[in-house]
Amino acid sequence: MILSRDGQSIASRISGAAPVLAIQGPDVILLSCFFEDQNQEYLDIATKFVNHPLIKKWLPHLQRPDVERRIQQFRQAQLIGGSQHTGKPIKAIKLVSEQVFATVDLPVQLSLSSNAGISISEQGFFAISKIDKKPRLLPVSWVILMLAFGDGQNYDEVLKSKDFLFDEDVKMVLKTLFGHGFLIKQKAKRYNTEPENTCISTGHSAVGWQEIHADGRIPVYFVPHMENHLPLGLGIIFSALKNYNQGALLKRFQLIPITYLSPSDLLKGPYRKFGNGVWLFSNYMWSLDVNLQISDAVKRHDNNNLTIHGGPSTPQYQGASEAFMTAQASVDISVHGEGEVTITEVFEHISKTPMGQIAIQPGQLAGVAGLTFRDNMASGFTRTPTRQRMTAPGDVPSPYLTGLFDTYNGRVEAVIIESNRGCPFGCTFCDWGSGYLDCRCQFWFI
Ligand code: B12
Ligand code: SF4
Repeated sequence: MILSRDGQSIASRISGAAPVLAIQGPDVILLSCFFEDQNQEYLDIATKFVNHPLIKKWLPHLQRPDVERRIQQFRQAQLIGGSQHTGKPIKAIKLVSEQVFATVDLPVQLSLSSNAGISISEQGFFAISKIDKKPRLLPVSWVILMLAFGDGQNYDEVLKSKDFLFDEDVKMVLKTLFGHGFLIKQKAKRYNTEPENTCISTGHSAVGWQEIHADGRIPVYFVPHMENHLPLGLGIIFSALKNYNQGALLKRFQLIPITYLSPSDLLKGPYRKFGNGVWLFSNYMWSLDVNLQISDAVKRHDNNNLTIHGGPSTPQYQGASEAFMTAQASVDISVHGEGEVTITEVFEHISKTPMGQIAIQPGQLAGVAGLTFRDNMASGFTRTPTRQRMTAPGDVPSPYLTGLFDTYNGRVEAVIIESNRGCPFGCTFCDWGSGYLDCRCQFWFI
Protein backbone atom coordinates (compact mmCIF):
# COMPACT_ATOMS: atom_id res chain seq x y z
CA MET A 1 0.00 0.00 0.00
CA ILE A 2 1.20 3.53 -0.73
CA LEU A 3 0.44 6.33 1.72
CA SER A 4 1.62 9.84 2.41
CA ARG A 5 2.93 10.63 5.87
CA ASP A 6 4.28 14.03 6.89
CA GLY A 7 4.67 14.96 3.25
CA GLN A 8 6.61 11.80 2.35
CA SER A 9 5.20 9.01 0.21
CA ILE A 10 5.81 5.61 1.74
CA ALA A 11 5.11 2.09 0.56
CA SER A 12 4.66 -0.83 2.91
CA ARG A 13 3.00 -4.17 3.42
CA ILE A 14 -0.22 -3.63 5.35
CA SER A 15 0.87 -6.28 7.87
CA GLY A 16 3.79 -4.09 8.91
CA ALA A 17 5.95 -7.22 8.52
CA ALA A 18 8.49 -5.58 6.23
CA PRO A 19 10.38 -2.28 6.42
CA VAL A 20 8.57 0.79 5.16
CA LEU A 21 10.15 2.30 2.05
CA ALA A 22 10.12 6.01 1.20
CA ILE A 23 9.24 6.36 -2.48
CA GLN A 24 9.31 8.99 -5.21
CA GLY A 25 7.30 9.49 -8.40
CA PRO A 26 9.55 7.34 -10.64
CA ASP A 27 9.18 4.45 -8.17
CA VAL A 28 5.47 4.38 -9.01
CA ILE A 29 6.39 3.73 -12.64
CA LEU A 30 8.89 1.06 -11.63
CA LEU A 31 6.28 -0.69 -9.50
CA SER A 32 3.86 -0.59 -12.41
CA CYS A 33 6.41 -2.49 -14.53
CA PHE A 34 5.74 -5.52 -12.28
CA PHE A 35 1.98 -5.56 -12.78
CA GLU A 36 1.84 -8.08 -15.57
CA ASP A 37 4.12 -10.65 -13.98
CA GLN A 38 5.70 -10.51 -10.52
CA ASN A 39 8.31 -13.05 -11.52
CA GLN A 40 9.80 -11.33 -14.51
CA GLU A 41 13.58 -11.21 -14.53
CA TYR A 42 15.12 -8.13 -12.90
CA LEU A 43 17.05 -7.31 -16.03
CA ASP A 44 13.92 -7.35 -18.18
CA ILE A 45 12.14 -5.05 -15.75
CA ALA A 46 15.10 -2.70 -15.53
CA THR A 47 15.22 -2.50 -19.33
CA LYS A 48 11.48 -1.99 -19.56
CA PHE A 49 11.71 0.79 -16.98
CA VAL A 50 14.58 2.77 -18.53
CA ASN A 51 12.77 2.56 -21.87
CA HIS A 52 9.43 3.62 -20.43
CA PRO A 53 8.27 6.74 -22.34
CA LEU A 54 7.69 8.71 -19.12
CA ILE A 55 11.10 7.80 -17.71
CA LYS A 56 12.76 8.76 -21.00
CA LYS A 57 11.26 12.23 -20.55
CA TRP A 58 11.76 12.42 -16.80
CA LEU A 59 15.12 10.77 -16.14
CA PRO A 60 16.82 10.40 -19.53
CA HIS A 61 20.23 9.65 -17.98
CA LEU A 62 19.13 6.93 -15.63
CA GLN A 63 21.48 3.93 -15.51
CA ARG A 64 20.32 0.33 -15.31
CA PRO A 65 22.47 -0.62 -12.23
CA ASP A 66 20.64 2.10 -10.25
CA VAL A 67 17.34 0.56 -11.25
CA GLU A 68 18.52 -2.92 -10.26
CA ARG A 69 19.52 -1.64 -6.81
CA ARG A 70 16.09 -0.08 -6.43
CA ILE A 71 14.42 -3.35 -7.38
CA GLN A 72 16.42 -5.06 -4.61
CA GLN A 73 15.07 -2.50 -2.13
CA PHE A 74 11.53 -3.22 -3.34
CA ARG A 75 12.13 -6.90 -2.68
CA GLN A 76 13.43 -6.21 0.84
CA ALA A 77 10.32 -4.15 1.55
CA GLN A 78 8.30 -7.08 0.12
CA LEU A 79 6.60 -4.77 -2.36
CA ILE A 80 7.33 -7.25 -5.12
CA GLY A 81 7.91 -10.99 -5.27
CA GLY A 82 6.20 -13.60 -3.14
CA SER A 83 2.46 -13.68 -2.90
CA GLN A 84 1.53 -10.04 -3.25
CA HIS A 85 -1.59 -10.44 -5.25
CA THR A 86 -3.15 -13.69 -4.20
CA GLY A 87 -6.88 -13.90 -3.66
CA LYS A 88 -9.69 -12.83 -5.94
CA PRO A 89 -8.89 -10.12 -8.44
CA ILE A 90 -10.58 -6.91 -7.34
CA LYS A 91 -13.40 -5.53 -9.42
CA ALA A 92 -12.20 -1.98 -9.95
CA ILE A 93 -13.43 0.50 -12.51
CA LYS A 94 -10.78 2.52 -14.30
CA LEU A 95 -10.84 6.15 -13.22
CA VAL A 96 -11.05 8.55 -16.16
CA SER A 97 -11.69 12.29 -16.28
CA GLU A 98 -15.35 12.82 -15.52
CA GLN A 99 -17.13 15.79 -17.08
CA VAL A 100 -19.57 15.81 -14.19
CA PHE A 101 -16.81 17.47 -12.14
CA ALA A 102 -16.03 20.12 -14.79
CA THR A 103 -17.75 22.88 -12.82
CA VAL A 104 -16.04 22.04 -9.53
CA ASP A 105 -14.00 24.91 -8.03
CA LEU A 106 -10.66 23.57 -6.93
CA PRO A 107 -9.25 24.95 -3.67
CA VAL A 108 -5.85 26.58 -4.21
CA GLN A 109 -4.15 24.26 -1.74
CA LEU A 110 -4.86 20.56 -2.10
CA SER A 111 -3.60 17.60 -0.14
CA LEU A 112 -3.87 13.86 -0.40
CA SER A 113 -6.74 12.55 1.70
CA SER A 114 -5.47 10.51 4.62
CA ASN A 115 -8.02 7.87 3.57
CA ALA A 116 -6.57 7.65 0.10
CA GLY A 117 -4.34 4.64 0.65
CA ILE A 118 -3.27 3.40 -2.78
CA SER A 119 -3.25 -0.37 -3.04
CA ILE A 120 -1.49 -2.52 -5.56
CA SER A 121 -3.31 -5.30 -7.35
CA GLU A 122 -2.61 -7.45 -10.40
CA GLN A 123 -4.59 -4.99 -12.48
CA GLY A 124 -2.71 -1.95 -11.25
CA PHE A 125 -2.96 0.76 -8.59
CA PHE A 126 -6.34 1.31 -7.03
CA ALA A 127 -7.98 3.30 -4.24
CA ILE A 128 -11.49 3.42 -2.84
CA SER A 129 -13.54 6.40 -3.95
CA LYS A 130 -15.07 8.35 -1.09
CA ILE A 131 -18.23 9.13 -3.03
CA ASP A 132 -19.39 5.66 -3.98
CA LYS A 133 -17.01 3.52 -1.85
CA LYS A 134 -15.99 1.60 -4.98
CA PRO A 135 -12.40 0.75 -5.91
CA ARG A 136 -11.06 2.75 -8.85
CA LEU A 137 -8.06 1.75 -10.93
CA LEU A 138 -5.70 4.68 -11.14
CA PRO A 139 -3.45 5.32 -14.13
CA VAL A 140 0.22 5.54 -13.18
CA SER A 141 0.49 9.26 -13.94
CA TRP A 142 -2.58 9.92 -11.76
CA VAL A 143 -0.93 8.18 -8.81
CA ILE A 144 2.20 10.29 -9.25
CA LEU A 145 0.06 13.42 -9.36
CA MET A 146 -1.85 12.45 -6.22
CA LEU A 147 1.30 11.69 -4.26
CA ALA A 148 2.85 15.01 -5.31
CA PHE A 149 0.27 16.76 -3.11
CA GLY A 150 1.32 14.96 0.08
CA ASP A 151 0.38 17.07 3.10
CA GLY A 152 -0.61 20.02 0.95
CA GLN A 153 0.61 21.91 -2.12
CA ASN A 154 -0.52 24.75 -4.31
CA TYR A 155 -2.12 23.02 -7.28
CA ASP A 156 -0.71 25.40 -9.87
CA GLU A 157 2.81 24.52 -8.79
CA VAL A 158 2.14 20.79 -8.89
CA LEU A 159 0.56 21.09 -12.31
CA LYS A 160 3.62 22.91 -13.65
CA SER A 161 5.98 20.22 -12.40
CA LYS A 162 3.87 17.19 -13.44
CA ASP A 163 2.20 18.44 -16.61
CA PHE A 164 4.66 16.49 -18.80
CA LEU A 165 3.19 13.21 -17.52
CA PHE A 166 -0.17 13.87 -19.17
CA ASP A 167 -1.57 13.91 -22.68
CA GLU A 168 -4.96 14.97 -21.35
CA ASP A 169 -6.31 18.06 -19.56
CA VAL A 170 -4.56 17.83 -16.18
CA LYS A 171 -6.95 20.20 -14.52
CA MET A 172 -9.82 17.83 -15.32
CA VAL A 173 -7.75 15.01 -13.86
CA LEU A 174 -7.37 17.04 -10.68
CA LYS A 175 -11.07 17.86 -10.57
CA THR A 176 -11.92 14.18 -10.92
CA LEU A 177 -9.49 13.21 -8.12
CA PHE A 178 -10.99 15.96 -5.98
CA GLY A 179 -14.54 14.93 -6.86
CA HIS A 180 -13.87 11.36 -5.77
CA GLY A 181 -12.30 12.53 -2.50
CA PHE A 182 -8.77 11.29 -3.24
CA LEU A 183 -7.57 14.88 -3.03
CA ILE A 184 -9.05 17.23 -0.47
CA LYS A 185 -8.78 20.87 0.48
CA GLN A 186 -5.63 21.23 2.56
CA LYS A 187 -6.50 21.45 6.20
CA ALA A 188 -5.14 24.42 8.17
CA LYS A 189 -1.63 23.62 9.38
CA ARG A 190 -1.43 22.50 12.94
CA TYR A 191 1.01 24.68 14.78
CA ASN A 192 1.58 22.39 17.69
CA THR A 193 4.09 19.61 17.32
CA GLU A 194 2.08 17.03 19.23
CA PRO A 195 1.80 13.69 17.46
CA GLU A 196 -1.70 13.07 16.07
CA ASN A 197 -2.61 10.35 18.50
CA THR A 198 -2.42 12.68 21.48
CA CYS A 199 -4.93 15.16 20.04
CA ILE A 200 -7.79 13.66 22.00
CA SER A 201 -7.10 14.34 25.63
CA THR A 202 -7.75 11.61 28.16
CA GLY A 203 -7.23 14.15 30.92
CA HIS A 204 -4.00 12.41 31.94
CA SER A 205 -0.63 14.03 31.48
CA ALA A 206 1.41 11.81 29.22
CA VAL A 207 4.88 11.18 30.63
CA GLY A 208 7.10 9.20 28.29
CA TRP A 209 10.10 7.04 29.10
CA GLN A 210 12.38 9.97 28.23
CA GLU A 211 11.00 12.05 31.13
CA ILE A 212 11.32 9.45 33.89
CA HIS A 213 14.49 8.19 35.53
CA ALA A 214 15.71 4.85 36.79
CA ASP A 215 14.88 4.81 40.49
CA GLY A 216 16.05 1.43 41.72
CA ARG A 217 12.77 -0.36 41.08
CA ILE A 218 12.73 -3.24 38.59
CA PRO A 219 11.99 -1.79 35.13
CA VAL A 220 9.21 -3.50 33.19
CA TYR A 221 9.37 -3.25 29.39
CA PHE A 222 6.25 -3.63 27.24
CA VAL A 223 7.51 -4.57 23.79
CA PRO A 224 5.40 -2.84 21.11
CA HIS A 225 4.65 -5.00 18.09
CA MET A 226 2.98 -3.03 15.36
CA GLU A 227 3.29 0.68 14.77
CA ASN A 228 -0.10 1.38 13.30
CA HIS A 229 -2.28 -0.34 15.93
CA LEU A 230 -2.36 0.49 19.62
CA PRO A 231 -1.35 -2.77 21.35
CA LEU A 232 -4.51 -3.40 23.35
CA GLY A 233 -3.32 -6.68 24.91
CA LEU A 234 -0.16 -5.04 26.29
CA GLY A 235 -2.13 -2.00 27.45
CA ILE A 236 -4.49 -4.20 29.42
CA ILE A 237 -1.57 -6.05 30.99
CA PHE A 238 -0.01 -2.67 31.92
CA SER A 239 -3.30 -1.55 33.44
CA ALA A 240 -3.71 -4.78 35.39
CA LEU A 241 -0.21 -4.46 36.87
CA LYS A 242 -0.62 -0.76 37.63
CA ASN A 243 -3.97 -1.09 39.35
CA TYR A 244 -3.48 -4.40 41.12
CA ASN A 245 -4.22 -4.18 44.82
CA GLN A 246 -4.27 -0.34 44.85
CA GLY A 247 -0.93 -0.06 43.10
CA ALA A 248 0.92 -2.44 45.43
CA LEU A 249 3.24 -3.70 42.68
CA LEU A 250 4.44 -0.19 41.85
CA LYS A 251 6.54 -0.19 45.01
CA ARG A 252 8.78 -2.80 43.41
CA PHE A 253 8.30 -2.26 39.68
CA GLN A 254 8.78 0.73 37.41
CA LEU A 255 6.41 0.29 34.47
CA ILE A 256 8.10 1.88 31.46
CA PRO A 257 5.41 3.79 29.48
CA ILE A 258 4.32 2.06 26.29
CA THR A 259 5.93 3.79 23.31
CA TYR A 260 6.30 2.56 19.77
CA LEU A 261 10.01 2.03 19.07
CA SER A 262 11.85 -0.13 16.59
CA PRO A 263 13.70 -3.05 18.25
CA SER A 264 17.06 -1.29 17.98
CA ASP A 265 15.65 1.98 19.38
CA LEU A 266 14.07 0.05 22.24
CA LEU A 267 17.44 -1.44 23.14
CA LYS A 268 19.42 1.76 22.58
CA GLY A 269 16.82 3.95 24.32
CA PRO A 270 14.82 2.57 27.28
CA TYR A 271 16.97 -0.53 27.88
CA ARG A 272 20.20 1.48 27.97
CA LYS A 273 18.55 3.96 30.34
CA PHE A 274 16.80 1.64 32.79
CA GLY A 275 18.90 -1.54 32.58
CA ASN A 276 17.96 -5.13 33.28
CA GLY A 277 14.35 -5.82 33.99
CA VAL A 278 11.25 -7.80 33.15
CA TRP A 279 10.30 -7.96 29.45
CA LEU A 280 6.71 -8.52 28.40
CA PHE A 281 6.06 -9.82 24.89
CA SER A 282 2.68 -10.05 23.21
CA ASN A 283 2.93 -12.82 20.61
CA TYR A 284 0.69 -12.89 17.56
CA MET A 285 1.39 -14.37 14.16
CA TRP A 286 2.82 -11.07 13.04
CA SER A 287 4.96 -10.31 16.11
CA LEU A 288 6.31 -13.68 17.20
CA ASP A 289 9.47 -13.67 15.08
CA VAL A 290 10.62 -10.21 16.00
CA ASN A 291 9.65 -10.67 19.66
CA LEU A 292 11.79 -13.79 19.84
CA GLN A 293 14.69 -11.90 18.33
CA ILE A 294 14.38 -9.15 20.94
CA SER A 295 13.96 -11.71 23.70
CA ASP A 296 17.08 -13.48 22.47
CA ALA A 297 19.03 -10.22 22.27
CA VAL A 298 18.24 -9.14 25.84
CA LYS A 299 18.92 -12.58 27.32
CA ARG A 300 22.23 -12.79 25.46
CA HIS A 301 23.14 -9.31 26.60
CA ASP A 302 22.42 -10.18 30.20
CA ASN A 303 20.77 -13.34 31.41
CA ASN A 304 19.53 -11.38 34.40
CA ASN A 305 16.69 -10.05 32.23
CA LEU A 306 13.46 -11.97 32.79
CA THR A 307 11.31 -12.62 29.71
CA ILE A 308 7.59 -13.32 29.86
CA HIS A 309 5.69 -14.20 26.69
CA GLY A 310 1.91 -14.14 26.29
CA GLY A 311 -0.70 -13.67 23.57
CA PRO A 312 -2.35 -16.12 21.15
CA SER A 313 0.88 -17.21 19.44
CA THR A 314 2.45 -18.36 22.69
CA PRO A 315 1.63 -22.08 22.44
CA GLN A 316 -0.86 -23.29 25.03
CA TYR A 317 -1.08 -27.07 24.82
CA GLN A 318 1.48 -28.93 26.91
CA GLY A 319 3.50 -30.61 24.14
CA ALA A 320 3.46 -27.52 21.93
CA SER A 321 4.38 -25.25 24.82
CA GLU A 322 7.35 -27.37 25.89
CA ALA A 323 8.54 -27.76 22.30
CA PHE A 324 8.33 -23.98 21.92
CA MET A 325 10.29 -23.30 25.10
CA THR A 326 12.86 -25.94 24.24
CA ALA A 327 13.44 -24.34 20.86
CA GLN A 328 13.36 -20.80 22.30
CA ALA A 329 15.90 -20.71 25.08
CA SER A 330 15.21 -17.01 25.63
CA VAL A 331 11.63 -17.53 26.85
CA ASP A 332 11.60 -17.77 30.65
CA ILE A 333 7.85 -17.84 31.25
CA SER A 334 4.92 -18.55 28.89
CA VAL A 335 1.54 -17.23 29.97
CA HIS A 336 -1.41 -19.14 28.52
CA GLY A 337 -4.72 -17.48 27.71
CA GLU A 338 -6.02 -14.41 29.48
CA GLY A 339 -3.14 -12.53 31.04
CA GLU A 340 -4.57 -9.95 33.44
CA VAL A 341 -4.72 -11.99 36.61
CA THR A 342 -1.87 -14.36 35.80
CA ILE A 343 0.62 -11.55 35.29
CA THR A 344 -0.15 -9.87 38.60
CA GLU A 345 0.29 -13.17 40.44
CA VAL A 346 3.59 -13.80 38.62
CA PHE A 347 4.80 -10.33 39.59
CA GLU A 348 3.98 -11.06 43.23
CA HIS A 349 6.82 -13.58 43.09
CA ILE A 350 9.46 -11.49 41.33
CA SER A 351 11.91 -9.56 43.43
CA LYS A 352 15.36 -8.06 43.35
CA THR A 353 18.14 -9.54 45.47
CA PRO A 354 20.48 -7.27 47.45
CA MET A 355 23.03 -7.95 44.67
CA GLY A 356 20.60 -6.47 42.12
CA GLN A 357 19.64 -9.80 40.55
CA ILE A 358 16.05 -10.28 39.39
CA ALA A 359 14.83 -13.39 41.18
CA ILE A 360 11.79 -15.64 40.97
CA GLN A 361 10.98 -18.42 43.33
CA PRO A 362 10.08 -21.48 41.25
CA GLY A 363 8.29 -22.98 44.23
CA GLN A 364 5.96 -20.01 44.49
CA LEU A 365 5.53 -19.65 40.73
CA ALA A 366 4.29 -23.22 40.61
CA GLY A 367 1.25 -21.97 42.51
CA VAL A 368 0.24 -19.53 39.74
CA ALA A 369 -2.29 -21.03 37.32
CA GLY A 370 -1.91 -20.57 33.55
CA LEU A 371 1.88 -20.86 33.07
CA THR A 372 4.69 -22.92 31.73
CA PHE A 373 8.03 -21.81 33.08
CA ARG A 374 11.63 -22.82 32.82
CA ASP A 375 12.49 -24.48 36.06
CA ASN A 376 16.24 -24.81 36.38
CA MET A 377 15.89 -26.51 39.74
CA ALA A 378 13.77 -29.22 38.17
CA SER A 379 15.95 -29.04 34.99
CA GLY A 380 12.93 -28.81 32.76
CA PHE A 381 9.62 -27.03 32.58
CA THR A 382 6.88 -26.68 35.09
CA ARG A 383 3.36 -26.43 33.78
CA THR A 384 0.75 -25.14 36.19
CA PRO A 385 -3.01 -25.86 36.07
CA THR A 386 -5.22 -24.14 33.50
CA ARG A 387 -6.43 -20.77 34.70
CA GLN A 388 -10.12 -20.18 35.20
CA ARG A 389 -11.53 -17.61 32.81
CA MET A 390 -12.11 -14.14 34.24
CA THR A 391 -15.71 -13.44 35.08
CA ALA A 392 -15.44 -9.66 34.67
CA PRO A 393 -12.55 -8.62 32.41
CA GLY A 394 -14.02 -5.11 32.27
CA ASP A 395 -12.94 -4.57 35.89
CA VAL A 396 -9.42 -3.81 34.71
CA PRO A 397 -9.42 -0.07 33.90
CA SER A 398 -9.35 0.68 30.18
CA PRO A 399 -5.85 1.59 28.96
CA TYR A 400 -7.45 4.06 26.55
CA LEU A 401 -9.42 6.00 29.14
CA THR A 402 -6.60 6.03 31.68
CA GLY A 403 -4.14 7.50 29.16
CA LEU A 404 -1.75 4.53 28.96
CA PHE A 405 -1.43 4.94 25.21
CA ASP A 406 -0.93 8.71 25.31
CA THR A 407 2.83 8.15 25.04
CA TYR A 408 2.61 5.67 22.16
CA ASN A 409 3.85 8.07 19.46
CA GLY A 410 3.37 5.63 16.58
CA ARG A 411 1.58 6.48 13.37
CA VAL A 412 -1.59 4.96 14.64
CA GLU A 413 -4.23 4.14 12.07
CA ALA A 414 -6.54 1.91 14.08
CA VAL A 415 -7.48 1.10 17.63
CA ILE A 416 -9.12 -2.10 18.78
CA ILE A 417 -12.17 -1.92 21.00
CA GLU A 418 -12.96 -5.15 22.77
CA SER A 419 -16.71 -5.50 23.08
CA ASN A 420 -16.87 -9.13 24.16
CA ARG A 421 -14.57 -11.96 25.02
CA GLY A 422 -15.10 -15.55 23.97
CA CYS A 423 -17.12 -17.26 21.27
CA PRO A 424 -19.62 -20.11 21.30
CA PHE A 425 -18.23 -21.72 18.13
CA GLY A 426 -15.22 -23.90 17.55
CA CYS A 427 -13.71 -23.12 14.15
CA THR A 428 -10.48 -25.07 13.95
CA PHE A 429 -8.46 -22.31 12.27
CA CYS A 430 -9.25 -19.80 14.98
CA ASP A 431 -7.56 -19.26 18.33
CA TRP A 432 -10.96 -18.64 19.87
CA GLY A 433 -12.15 -21.97 18.58
CA SER A 434 -9.51 -23.66 20.73
CA GLY A 435 -11.93 -24.25 23.54
CA TYR A 436 -10.23 -22.16 26.20
CA LEU A 437 -11.98 -19.01 25.04
CA ASP A 438 -15.34 -20.68 24.64
CA CYS A 439 -18.85 -19.38 25.10
CA ARG A 440 -18.27 -16.83 27.89
CA CYS A 441 -19.14 -13.36 26.66
CA GLN A 442 -18.47 -10.17 28.54
CA PHE A 443 -19.25 -6.71 27.42
CA TRP A 444 -16.86 -3.84 27.69
CA PHE A 445 -17.15 -0.18 27.17
CA ILE A 446 -13.86 0.77 25.51
C1 B12 B 1 -8.28 -6.83 16.37
C2 B12 B 1 -7.70 -8.01 15.61
C3 B12 B 1 -7.02 -7.74 14.44
C4 B12 B 1 -6.82 -6.33 13.93
C5 B12 B 1 -5.67 -5.62 14.67
C6 B12 B 1 -4.45 -6.49 14.85
C7 B12 B 1 -3.34 -5.82 15.65
N1 B12 B 1 -2.22 -5.63 15.02
O1 B12 B 1 -3.48 -5.51 16.81
C8 B12 B 1 -6.58 -6.59 12.42
C9 B12 B 1 -7.92 -6.50 11.72
C10 B12 B 1 -5.59 -5.66 11.72
C11 B12 B 1 -6.12 -8.03 12.45
C12 B12 B 1 -5.43 -8.60 11.43
C13 B12 B 1 -4.96 -9.91 11.48
N2 B12 B 1 -5.25 -10.84 12.39
CO1 B12 B 1 -6.29 -10.47 13.93
N3 B12 B 1 -7.37 -10.34 15.41
C14 B12 B 1 -7.88 -9.34 16.07
C15 B12 B 1 -8.74 -9.83 17.24
C16 B12 B 1 -10.20 -9.81 16.77
C17 B12 B 1 -8.64 -9.07 18.54
C18 B12 B 1 -7.21 -8.94 19.10
C19 B12 B 1 -7.26 -8.19 20.40
O2 B12 B 1 -6.63 -7.14 20.52
N4 B12 B 1 -7.98 -8.70 21.39
C20 B12 B 1 -8.12 -8.07 22.69
C21 B12 B 1 -6.91 -8.39 23.57
C22 B12 B 1 -7.11 -7.83 24.96
O3 B12 B 1 -6.84 -9.80 23.67
P1 B12 B 1 -5.50 -10.57 23.32
O4 B12 B 1 -4.78 -9.85 22.28
O5 B12 B 1 -5.76 -11.99 23.10
O6 B12 B 1 -4.69 -10.41 24.70
C23 B12 B 1 -5.02 -11.18 25.85
C24 B12 B 1 -4.22 -12.48 25.96
O7 B12 B 1 -3.85 -13.03 24.70
C25 B12 B 1 -3.07 -12.13 26.82
N5 B12 B 1 -1.88 -11.46 26.28
C26 B12 B 1 -1.69 -10.81 25.14
N6 B12 B 1 -0.44 -10.31 25.11
C27 B12 B 1 0.16 -10.63 26.26
C28 B12 B 1 1.45 -10.37 26.73
C29 B12 B 1 1.80 -10.83 27.99
C30 B12 B 1 3.16 -10.55 28.50
C31 B12 B 1 0.87 -11.56 28.77
C32 B12 B 1 1.26 -12.04 30.10
C33 B12 B 1 -0.41 -11.84 28.27
C34 B12 B 1 -0.75 -11.36 27.03
O8 B12 B 1 -3.64 -11.24 27.74
C35 B12 B 1 -4.58 -10.37 27.05
C36 B12 B 1 -5.71 -10.06 28.00
O9 B12 B 1 -6.34 -11.21 28.43
C37 B12 B 1 -8.21 -11.29 17.43
C38 B12 B 1 -9.27 -12.31 17.86
C39 B12 B 1 -9.67 -12.04 19.28
N7 B12 B 1 -10.94 -11.83 19.43
O10 B12 B 1 -8.84 -11.95 20.19
C40 B12 B 1 -7.68 -11.64 16.05
C41 B12 B 1 -6.39 -12.44 15.97
C42 B12 B 1 -5.40 -11.86 16.93
N8 B12 B 1 -5.96 -12.20 14.59
C43 B12 B 1 -5.44 -13.23 14.04
C44 B12 B 1 -4.94 -13.24 12.74
C45 B12 B 1 -4.54 -14.60 12.19
C46 B12 B 1 -4.80 -12.07 12.00
C47 B12 B 1 -4.16 -11.93 10.62
C48 B12 B 1 -2.78 -12.62 10.53
C49 B12 B 1 -5.16 -12.44 9.60
C50 B12 B 1 -4.57 -12.53 8.21
N9 B12 B 1 -4.35 -13.74 7.75
O11 B12 B 1 -4.31 -11.51 7.60
C51 B12 B 1 -4.03 -10.41 10.45
C52 B12 B 1 -2.63 -9.90 10.84
C53 B12 B 1 -2.38 -8.50 10.41
C54 B12 B 1 -1.51 -7.77 11.39
N10 B12 B 1 -0.24 -7.79 11.18
O12 B12 B 1 -2.00 -7.19 12.32
C55 B12 B 1 -5.43 -14.40 14.97
C56 B12 B 1 -4.03 -14.56 15.55
C57 B12 B 1 -3.64 -15.98 15.77
C58 B12 B 1 -2.26 -15.96 16.37
N11 B12 B 1 -1.84 -17.11 16.80
O13 B12 B 1 -1.58 -14.98 16.47
C59 B12 B 1 -6.51 -14.01 16.03
C60 B12 B 1 -6.27 -14.54 17.44
C61 B12 B 1 -7.88 -14.50 15.50
C62 B12 B 1 -7.87 -15.94 15.12
N12 B12 B 1 -8.32 -16.23 13.94
O14 B12 B 1 -7.49 -16.84 15.80
N13 B12 B 1 -6.49 -8.65 13.58
S1 SF4 C 1 -14.33 -19.66 16.63
FE1 SF4 C 1 -13.25 -17.84 15.81
S2 SF4 C 1 -13.71 -17.78 13.59
FE2 SF4 C 1 -15.14 -19.21 14.59
S3 SF4 C 1 -16.95 -17.91 14.98
FE3 SF4 C 1 -15.70 -17.91 16.86
S4 SF4 C 1 -14.37 -16.10 16.69
FE4 SF4 C 1 -15.23 -16.49 14.64
